[in-house]
Amino acid sequence: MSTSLERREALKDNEILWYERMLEIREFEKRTNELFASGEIRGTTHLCVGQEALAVGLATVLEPEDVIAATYRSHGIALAFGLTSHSTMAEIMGKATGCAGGVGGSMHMCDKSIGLLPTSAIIGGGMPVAAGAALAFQIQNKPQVAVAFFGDAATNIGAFHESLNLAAIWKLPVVFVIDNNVYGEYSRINLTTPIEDLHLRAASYDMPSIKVDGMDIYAVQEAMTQAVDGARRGEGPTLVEAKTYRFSGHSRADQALYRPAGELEMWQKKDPILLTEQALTKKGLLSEAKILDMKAAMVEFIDQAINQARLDPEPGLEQMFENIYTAAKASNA
Ligand SMILES: Cc1ncc(C[n+]2csc(CCOP(=O)(O)OP(=O)(O)O)c2C)c(N)n1
Ligand SMILES: [Mg+2]
Repeated sequence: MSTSLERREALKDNEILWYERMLEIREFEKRTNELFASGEIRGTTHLCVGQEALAVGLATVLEPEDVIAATYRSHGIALAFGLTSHSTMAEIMGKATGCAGGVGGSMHMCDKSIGLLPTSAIIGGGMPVAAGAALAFQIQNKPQVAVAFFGDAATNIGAFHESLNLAAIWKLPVVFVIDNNVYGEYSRINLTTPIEDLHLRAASYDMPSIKVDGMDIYAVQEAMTQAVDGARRGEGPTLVEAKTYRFSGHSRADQALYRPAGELEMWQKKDPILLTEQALTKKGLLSEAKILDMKAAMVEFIDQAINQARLDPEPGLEQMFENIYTAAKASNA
């Protein structure tokens, strides 16, 4: 079993680990932001702060060999599904030890061993890929499930409608997960989309749908279990809409000054890490002292991952010609 798969499998029925993985994502994103802001890493990045429960809740229900096609906002999905912080950070830093050998960067996480298909910057691009993977599972009579994970704005893209239509008519084992974080780039959903409850779009395809509080990891796990189990039993696709909120701007350059006053603060009261802390404390599994210890240990852990990645080598020039269909030979002719 790969390290990544072990990390994902360990999440099953271990609520403290859910909490720990959410802390890992939060600290990882905080440090990623700082590294871009200081100029140590160039380019841009898209953080998922506030959306940790959705990533981890989803990771707890999938089986080995299931696959997921996610987006450029997927450091959290990658870490939840099992990629190590070192491998993820090394990829973002463009190091040879990164999950894509350092040639992908922040928007292109992937790891075959956990079914993490390369994440994509093309809005809606993952949906036909997930539907295609599900079709392959169906043809091969395999019990696997494919998940397409995408944003609210992606439901206005043609690929969304084409994928849902085909998945519904062929009863493909695929789950479509909308991460409805209220914004698509710099536009609030009410300015771009006639409805805010996006799961209602499933009705056009005679597909079951579930609306879930994406800040509540227990609710996420329950909803995803229902959808994934249904797909695995051959009952076809489900559209799951998780209500979340993007705590940071769209990308690192965006301070999200367009948000209505008080909106962020309202959602921060439902911070998934806070909610999980409360739930676990009530169950007697966490105490204030343990929370402080775990948070301090995570700061140290991510720091080590970053320092390790800093020392790693960059990919060689020959990497440019790997993992591509054809490489034209240099010729003087
Ligand atoms: C096909 C395509 N059209 C437009 C863009 C530009 N674009 C990048 S992010 C984005 C908004 C996506 O918002 P959403 O789907 O809600 O995902 P979020 O960023 O909120 O996770 C757009 C339109 C793109 N990358 N791909
Ligand atoms: Mg969005």
